[in-house]
Amino acid sequence: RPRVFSGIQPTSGSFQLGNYLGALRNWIALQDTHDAFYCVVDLHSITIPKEPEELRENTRNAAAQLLALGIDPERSTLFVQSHVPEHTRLSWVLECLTGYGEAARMTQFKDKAARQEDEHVSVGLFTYPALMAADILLYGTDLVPVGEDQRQHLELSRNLAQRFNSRFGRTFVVPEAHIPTDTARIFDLQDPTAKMSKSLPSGVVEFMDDPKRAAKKIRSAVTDNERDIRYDPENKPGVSNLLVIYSGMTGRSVSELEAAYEGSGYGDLKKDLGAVLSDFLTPFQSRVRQYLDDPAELDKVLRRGAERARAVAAETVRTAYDRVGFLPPV
Ligand code: AQP
Repeated sequence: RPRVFSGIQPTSGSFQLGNYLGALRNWIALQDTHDAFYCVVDLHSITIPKEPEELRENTRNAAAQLLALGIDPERSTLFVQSHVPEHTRLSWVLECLTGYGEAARMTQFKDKAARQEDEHVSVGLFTYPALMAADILLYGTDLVPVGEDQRQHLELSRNLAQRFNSRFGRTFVVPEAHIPTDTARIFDLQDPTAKMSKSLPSGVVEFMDDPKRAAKKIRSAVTDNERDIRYDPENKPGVSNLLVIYSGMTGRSVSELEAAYEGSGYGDLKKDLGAVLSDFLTPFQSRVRQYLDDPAELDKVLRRGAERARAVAAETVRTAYDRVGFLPPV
């Protein structure tokens, strides 16, 4: 079976709708056809300062949410990045193969650095993409399900794999990005030209939001002064974003939704989409609570995941370190 790897940061206590429609939905689907490794990337998360207690809690929350969404630990390897030390061991080698200028061109670094106070722009934020490449290359990954915002990082991972292979001999599989065609980029509800992100708290639907509050956020989404419900991202970004979200959550195509809402107002569309979300979130949240209420079981899942991940990752690091010319440990 081809191999899949992807990761998600335990940035806050909750995933957001963009994470789900851009990436997590595919994580779940790919379990049927692929050997999947899914990782809560806590090392990535401290590139922006975090409170230790919050980080611990958010890491558990992230794992519980993945299980509640349908990641099946019997079929897939679910683990926490810091439990597998090979990630940082390989990332150092890849950092030494990454050009300074190449890293400086990463748009996510530029965006995130621009949002931070200067003293909080860490070297870790800068080298983040090399760690991400290590995450992926450790597992001989064929496919990486991510949202559009990760395309550039994925391209760097491919380049690093090829660079290592041509310099030291074929070692790494060159991974492909798996980006949805329809829901690759979900926009902020209050500013539909910006990516929906946890850093913009007003226009983001968080999965652990009270379902009523989530529906309310949809009702107050920014639209436009026209009346017609039509997919036109250039002229009607707000309405188009709502149609894409609606389609992603229900499997109904955008054109089917346009036809169904012909003659209706924005209020109807928003009310119905709010109901769709709240019907999704209510049972999801009760499953999350069940996982969180049984920390011993959650630990067991994560321990088993880390063991399985480590068995693969240790072998890759052994080979890579040998090819680079490090002496075997004596
Ligand atoms: N708006 C989005 N549309 C589509 N996909 C998205 N992803 C994130 N936002 C959108 C995808 O979600 C996966 C996990 O992303 P991450 O771990 O990088 O999460 P994050 O960056 O913490 O999420 P945020 O909310 O986007 O945080 P910030 O504020 O840091 O920017 C990835 O596959 C990503 O593509």
